[in-house]
Amino acid sequence: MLEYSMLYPRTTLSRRAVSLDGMWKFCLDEQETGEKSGWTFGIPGNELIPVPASFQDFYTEKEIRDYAGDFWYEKDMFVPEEWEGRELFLRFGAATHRAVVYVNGTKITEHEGGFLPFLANVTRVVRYGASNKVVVKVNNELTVTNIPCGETARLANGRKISKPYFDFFNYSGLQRSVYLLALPKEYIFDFDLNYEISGKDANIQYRVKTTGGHSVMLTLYDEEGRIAAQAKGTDGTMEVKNARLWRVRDAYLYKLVIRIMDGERIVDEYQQEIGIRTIEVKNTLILLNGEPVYLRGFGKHEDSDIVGRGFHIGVMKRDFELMKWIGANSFRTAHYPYSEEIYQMADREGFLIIDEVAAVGMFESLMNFMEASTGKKTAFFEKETTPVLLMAHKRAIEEMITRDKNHPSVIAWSLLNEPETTNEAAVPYFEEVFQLARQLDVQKRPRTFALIMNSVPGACKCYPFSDMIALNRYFGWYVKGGHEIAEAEALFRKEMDAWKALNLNKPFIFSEYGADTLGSEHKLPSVMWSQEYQEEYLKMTNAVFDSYDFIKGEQIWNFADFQTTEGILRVNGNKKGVFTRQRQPKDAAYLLRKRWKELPLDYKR
Ligand code: BDP
Repeated sequence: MLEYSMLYPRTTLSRRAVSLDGMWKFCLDEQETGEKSGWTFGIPGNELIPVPASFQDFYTEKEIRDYAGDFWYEKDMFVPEEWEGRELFLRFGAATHRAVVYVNGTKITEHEGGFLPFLANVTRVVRYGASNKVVVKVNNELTVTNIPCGETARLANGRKISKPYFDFFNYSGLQRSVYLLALPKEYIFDFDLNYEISGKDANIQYRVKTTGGHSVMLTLYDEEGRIAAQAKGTDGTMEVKNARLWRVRDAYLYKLVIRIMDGERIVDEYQQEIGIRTIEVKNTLILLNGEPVYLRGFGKHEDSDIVGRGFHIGVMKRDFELMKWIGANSFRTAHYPYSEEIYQMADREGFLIIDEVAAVGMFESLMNFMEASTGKKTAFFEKETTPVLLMAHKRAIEEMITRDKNHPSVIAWSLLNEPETTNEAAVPYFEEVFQLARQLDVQKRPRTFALIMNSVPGACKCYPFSDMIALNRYFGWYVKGGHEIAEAEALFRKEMDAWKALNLNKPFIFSEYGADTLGSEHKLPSVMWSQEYQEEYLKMTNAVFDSYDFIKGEQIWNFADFQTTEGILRVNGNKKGVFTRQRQPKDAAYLLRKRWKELPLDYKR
């Protein structure tokens, strides 16, 4: 069990959550002398930077954008006198990729893994009724002992740069909100929910963890604010008569209020919107509330102009409006767990999420998508450092599942993206991560991972771990693109026939397929990179998807164009977006919209 509570910060009767978002002081630490120079008490200069945001795209200097190493943030925070006697925490939504936190010069915690929240108990280090200094040292270097995987290289001039084994820019910093939390001494730490539907009614099996021994009470309210169910005790069942189910693009949210009671006195109160639904995989079907669903949607990124990977509430809103417009019903949080607000929005809008941990780049290659298809073997899971990597990976899975398990939108866990699966050494590694996910999730959601092009029948040792097979396939782009598209289709069908022959009796989805397309290019007849080719490519892939009954979903790569490391394969970023980075449609968006609006929800039932 994690040493701190992952519950989303909220102000309730008993809790206070104060946002520390806004301008923070900022500086780089090229010489890595911050601690020695006393920066833990306050950093030099007067440079201000917004939080949440990636630091990279604000500046006009290349050295800053491409900086790898330590960098520091600082903010003053006032702690009210009346909070004495409470438990106080600093909560970071994410610090990419690792951070050390100091309050008034004292180190209070450190955390590794850049896409999940962490908390530090500051009860005993803060001054009450006074201003306190929060200083954070962040580091964005890539390694093979943490996720996402990559290297940090040193140039001849001494500067460090990032060499990701993955295809997105190494944006970093305090990319999500920071909060100061004041909780009662005895507080609600965590809870789990599981659902059972019987006829018109539903049972919610629950388990609540608190930090004390007082009794626990739960009340469930419907959307009109009427009491729908009540229960007492730290675990049990709530019965909901005439339950309104949470459905795809037709979400119904109940409000769950959990209280710790000392007689009549409320010791702690926590509230969260929840949705009643079941999710399972049965034969080749993905069943939501027992009904088959066919996924359509995207692999996404948290990525936009100016703020980079920083959470931006406006970009989030626009993305959901576009997904609704195009008729999508799902997305994968490629290639890391997203900001919590995005899951809350998906809960409200009825989108299905495949929640992915940041286990990407598990193939030694500076251009993984290129070298993977060459059949090259890199013995990735046989390194001396693999056990360290596995520990970090498992820790991230635990943090992700603990954070996201109570969202109705989350229907599956993606535990790796495009790892090397052709060596026997991958098997025990997979065994551990898949087993951990099963053990942590009381809902036993399907587990999956995204298979790279060379993970095919006969070569891939790991697909049996997946409850739902997720393929990343680029026939017609990396393989036989443009004038060779007919051959691409033949190879694509050949591979699908080989999967069919295995008779796995599991649903397959396409977690990636796509073609780079420049919003500016038109060409008749088509050439690769033109808008016309993106449409031609989609017509081919869609025809293949429609030919196999066991294919139960299509999530195109990518929702929008996004930033990557520069290089000869990328034109100022990856251009496989159906939308531009500014969130305007390319021509293919209209083609997809027509298809996705016409396909029934239970297509191929
Ligand atoms: C896959 C990766 C994804 C890349 C994509 C591509 O999973 O991160 O962006 O291919 O090449 O290899 O566009």
